[in-house]
Amino acid sequence: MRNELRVAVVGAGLMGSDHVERLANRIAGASVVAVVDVDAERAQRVASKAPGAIAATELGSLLTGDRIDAVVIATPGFLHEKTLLQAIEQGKPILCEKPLTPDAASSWRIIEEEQKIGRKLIQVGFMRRFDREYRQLRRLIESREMGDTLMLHFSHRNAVSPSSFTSQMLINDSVVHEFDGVRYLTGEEITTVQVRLGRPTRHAHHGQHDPQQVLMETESGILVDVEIFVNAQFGYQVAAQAVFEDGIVDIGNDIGPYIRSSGRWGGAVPPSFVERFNDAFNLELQTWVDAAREGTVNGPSAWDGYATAACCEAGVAAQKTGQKVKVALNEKPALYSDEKVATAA
Ligand code: ISE
Repeated sequence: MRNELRVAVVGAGLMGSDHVERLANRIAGASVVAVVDVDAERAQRVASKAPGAIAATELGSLLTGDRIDAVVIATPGFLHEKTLLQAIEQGKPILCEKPLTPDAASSWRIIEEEQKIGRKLIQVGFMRRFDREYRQLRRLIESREMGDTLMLHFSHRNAVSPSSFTSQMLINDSVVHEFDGVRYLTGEEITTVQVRLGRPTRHAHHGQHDPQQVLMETESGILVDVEIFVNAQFGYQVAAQAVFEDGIVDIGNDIGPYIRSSGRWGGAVPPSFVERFNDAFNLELQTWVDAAREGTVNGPSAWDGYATAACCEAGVAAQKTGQKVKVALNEKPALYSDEKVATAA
C-alpha cells in the first residue's frame, strides 16, 4: 500500500468539518493537509482541528504539484461540478458528498470526464451503504431466503430543517439517499417516481411543502414508498421495512439500550444524521482511504451519482404534476459495466 494519503477537504461547513475531524482522529492511513473554503476564517478554524493542515480559499494551485493525493468535496451540491472537474483533470481520488451534482446532465459530464481518464476516481457520499443494518438487509434481499422482495417502505424524518431548505431540497438533498438506498438494496434501477403532497405540518417553512410522499417502481416492479418529513420535531429517524414473500424485515428503529428508570421505559432518539450514521461515516471514509491508497474505488461510483441525479430530476418534475414520471438513463459506459447497481459490499 502507498504512503499515508494526503487529503484536501473542500468545504468547511458541517460535513466538511466532520470529515476533517474524522480523518484527523479516527481514520488510519490518511492526514488532512489542507482545508479549502471561500470563507478564509472558517477554513482556518476547521484546519486547526487537523495538526499540520493549512487553510486556503482556492483548491486550484494546491492540486498541481505534489502536495496532495486526494480530495474530499463537501461544498453545497451546486458547486461540486467545478471542483470535480479540477480534481479529475489531475487524476486525484475523490470522495464527493451527495449529490454528485444537482442534475442528470451535469452528472453525465462528470461520467464523461472520468471515462477520459480511463479509471474510476470518484466515490459518492452515500453513507447508508456503510450502515450495518442496510448491509444486512441487502444480504437478505440478495439471498432470497424469504423469497422475492415485493415492497419497501421508508421513513426519513429530520427533527428540523433550515429555513433555506426548499421543497425541491426534500428530494435532492434528502430522498436522494432513498433513491440510492433502493438501488443499493435491490440491485435494480428505479424506473418511475411520483410525489404526493398531502396535508402540510404547521412547522413547515414558508415555500416548503413538508411532509411529502415519494412513490417509486423498480425494474422488476418492486413498489417503494418514502415518507420524507424534515420538520418532524421529535428527533432523527431513518428506517425501512422490506416486505418479502415469506417475511417482513425492519431496520433503523433505534433498538439501542432499552432503559427502565424513574418509572419510565425507553431509549434515546438520535438528534441528527451525524449521530445516527456515526459508524457508517467512519467505515465510508476508511473504505475510501484504503481504496484510494491502492488507486481504486470501492464504494458508490459516479454512475450511482448520475443514476440518482436522474431520479432526483424525475422527482422534482413529479412534485409539480403529481403524475408518475419516467426516469431516463443513458446507457451505462463500459467503465462501470462490472458494477452491479449495488457496489460497496
Ligand atoms: C442531509 O443532508 C443528509 O444527508 C441526511 O442524511 C438527511 O437525512 C437529511 O435529510 C439531509 O438534509
